[in-house]
Amino acid sequence: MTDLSAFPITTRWPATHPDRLQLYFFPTPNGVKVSIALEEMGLPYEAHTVNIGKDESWTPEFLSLNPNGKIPAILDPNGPDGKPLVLFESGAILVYLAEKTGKLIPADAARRYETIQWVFFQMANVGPMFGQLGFFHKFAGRSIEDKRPLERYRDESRRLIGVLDKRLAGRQWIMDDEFTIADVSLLGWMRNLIGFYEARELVGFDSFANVARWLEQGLARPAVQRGLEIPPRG
Ligand SMILES: N[C@@H](CCC(=O)N[C@@H](CS)C(=O)NCC(=O)O)C(=O)O
Repeated sequence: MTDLSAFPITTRWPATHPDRLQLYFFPTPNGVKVSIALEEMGLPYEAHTVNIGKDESWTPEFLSLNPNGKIPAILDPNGPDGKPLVLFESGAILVYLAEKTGKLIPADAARRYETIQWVFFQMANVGPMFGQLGFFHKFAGRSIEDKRPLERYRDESRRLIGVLDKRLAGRQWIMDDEFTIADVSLLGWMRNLIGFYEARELVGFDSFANVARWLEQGLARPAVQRGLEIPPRG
């Protein structure tokens, strides 16, 4: 039986199945990347809800896993060389899981780097810009009179959707007919932008036909649906 007691996180979020990959997350666009990937890969895992609305990611137990205090994070009891591996940053987790399973990543070396490039595109651009747009459009920043921050993030978000739209012209997925971690990294963010953030009109989403078609097809995948419903909600 695998013993994870050396990891303080397991005192607050105990592992029922310590032999399985432990996922600590909340169903945000960054969190669902990992649950979607795990569902697509068919890797056994145990999901623990870290309620960021209650600041649980800032508890000493969670900080022992991710000093940056952000979900998602994983503890894989079967990491490299059979040793446990702790990892945070959703992009790093996606690359790790893809390499571990050989799934959601092309076998060809050049195409692997191209896939990782698009994951970085999401991590360095789409996530931070959409997140700020959400803040200034829907949350606390909404009441700020000076609209320049909102306009700045709106324009940049729109530009980024345009970049993705061009990439998807004539392609089913970002890497042609292969559904990869690049798609996984972006689906939840695009869904969130027009859903929870209510920014569909603000960014002119309907003028990006390739992205709209890609999003619809991505969300229709059964494993994506399952990943979005973790943890099960009544
Ligand atoms: N670059 C990080 C971003 C993670 C992140 O921003 N997580 C947010 C939720 S989407 C969070 O944990 N926020 C909690 C807080 O800041 O209190 C990643 O992709 O893993």
